[in-house]
Amino acid sequence: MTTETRLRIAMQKSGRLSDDTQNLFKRCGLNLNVSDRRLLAHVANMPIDVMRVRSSDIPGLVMDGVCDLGIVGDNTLEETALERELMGQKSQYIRTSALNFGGCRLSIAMPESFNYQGIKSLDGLRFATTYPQLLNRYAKANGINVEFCLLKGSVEVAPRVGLSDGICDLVSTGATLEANGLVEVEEIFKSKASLIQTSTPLCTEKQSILDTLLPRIQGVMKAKESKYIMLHAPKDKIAQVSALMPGKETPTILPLAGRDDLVAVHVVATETFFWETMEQLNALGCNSILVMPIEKMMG
Ligand code: PRT
Repeated sequence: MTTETRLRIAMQKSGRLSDDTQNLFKRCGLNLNVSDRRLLAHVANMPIDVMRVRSSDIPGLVMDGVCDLGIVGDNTLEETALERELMGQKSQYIRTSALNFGGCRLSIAMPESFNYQGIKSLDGLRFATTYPQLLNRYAKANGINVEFCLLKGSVEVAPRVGLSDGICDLVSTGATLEANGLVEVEEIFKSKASLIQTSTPLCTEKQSILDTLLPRIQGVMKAKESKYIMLHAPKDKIAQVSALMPGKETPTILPLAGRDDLVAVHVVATETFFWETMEQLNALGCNSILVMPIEKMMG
């Protein structure tokens, strides 16, 4: 296959999304060697090339059709789309699949000493941020005006050094804000990683590679969120046991050799299986309760 017919995917070269993205590719069966310094890494067992770049370059590469697909945080994606719209550049893309990693929120945070009295108390203030477009959109939607100073890193130190009144930055655990004496006052955008696709239709060859890859990606996502549950249950308690199982799957009931009073119950749970549920099952007389991760799923 020529370069023109190999599917090209952009991923973050190094940073918070790169390990999860590499892991996703691996679990989808892509044999990718990214240990070298090359910009373009070839997948050995499928006609796919992976372009390893900065996260902030990914939306533009996909919107301009340089890459067919990209894996990027919704925060970067939305900020780039707004910026490009403003500059009259191409900003269209297709969100092909939401991914279940890279979760965070973009929030406004103020020094602990600030007397926060609702969104209006932020009117006319100055914020350090990497996301001026998202901040501006939120401010406008809430009827306030804000100023910003653009920082690409160490945003959280800006109020302390007198650069800004507050910040607008990504938060996941909140530890960075706390360490810098800042308090989250407004969540303005929720983000996760997404698989995005160029809005230009793909050629037949590339579309067929994507048609193979996409169910695998979705299978990996589904498997990550699901658990396989196995247990032994008293035969006369099957209805109560089934009612306690998380998710909508019907359990498989199997006989147990030499036991007329017990059956084996197997189910794929697509929702969280809590310790409390295990304790309730135990109280019903169930034993050998196993909760196991699922490697792959299809159909
Ligand atoms: O590749 P490039 O350098 O262009 O991008 P980048 O600087 O955004 O890279 P990186 O690796 O920092 O982040 C990549 C993507 O990871 C982001 O665009 C988000 O989609 C996602 N992500 C998820 C995060 C966080 N969680 C996160 N917590 N990105 C950054 N942070 C930072 C935040 O800016 C702050 O400094 O972590 C700190 C806060 O973390 P907590 O846990 O203390 O709240």
